[in-house]
Amino acid sequence: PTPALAPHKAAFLSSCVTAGALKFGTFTLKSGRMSPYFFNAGLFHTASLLDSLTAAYAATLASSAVDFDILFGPAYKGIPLAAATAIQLRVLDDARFGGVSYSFNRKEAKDHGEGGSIVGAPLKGKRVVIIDDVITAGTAIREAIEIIKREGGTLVGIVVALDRLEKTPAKEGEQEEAPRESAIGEVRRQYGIPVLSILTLDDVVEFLKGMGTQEDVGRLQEYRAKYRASD
Ligand code: OMP
Repeated sequence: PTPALAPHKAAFLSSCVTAGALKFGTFTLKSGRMSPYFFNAGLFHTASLLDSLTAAYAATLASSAVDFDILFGPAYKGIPLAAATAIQLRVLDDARFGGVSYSFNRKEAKDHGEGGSIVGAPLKGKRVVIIDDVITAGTAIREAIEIIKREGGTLVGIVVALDRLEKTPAKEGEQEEAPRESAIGEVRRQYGIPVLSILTLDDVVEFLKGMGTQEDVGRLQEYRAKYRASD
């Protein structure tokens, strides 16, 4: 890890390597782009890796000024993240975060028993932060935002593990090379909320300079130059 990286970022990057969650090579993204790296949050499945992932989310939230009541984890991948990060926040600062709740949506609404589509803290009238893995085109995050609106919650922020700093794919009639915002930038502007991330592509490049092969660094820099968002 390079000294330029904040300690919680450097610690998290080391566990990414341990987990094999950050890979370098050639990967096809959901958007169809060919990327020289890929981040897979699902690989943080041992107790100690889950601990380091959620400690990094908690440190990122704690170092921001976002005040919130509920951590919302969109089903399915967000569910363990929300629960475990709530615990980490309390461990970090009980006075500030001891009262934080978590909740998540069901993929299919339940029509018996307690009913409804939210499990955990009801969102109505509460300040809600969404916790998620990666935002690329923003499809998944917009669904989560809709759920919060529908349930009467107030979205006050989003935290993700990695901000790829990538511009959105070209829409009909747009030039691929033209400058564009990222999906994260669009969400920030549209909802007027902070979107925090543990890491950005810039952090990954810095880390790789100290760790990886020169060839991987070059490929990442080339990719960044081609797809970097304007925001
Ligand atoms: P959007 O719903 O389009 O924002 O894409 C987010 C999804 O991209 C994630 O939930 C993953 O399925 C996938 N993804 C990663 O997990 N890691 C990456 O580094 C890149 C992607 C991706 O396909 O863009």
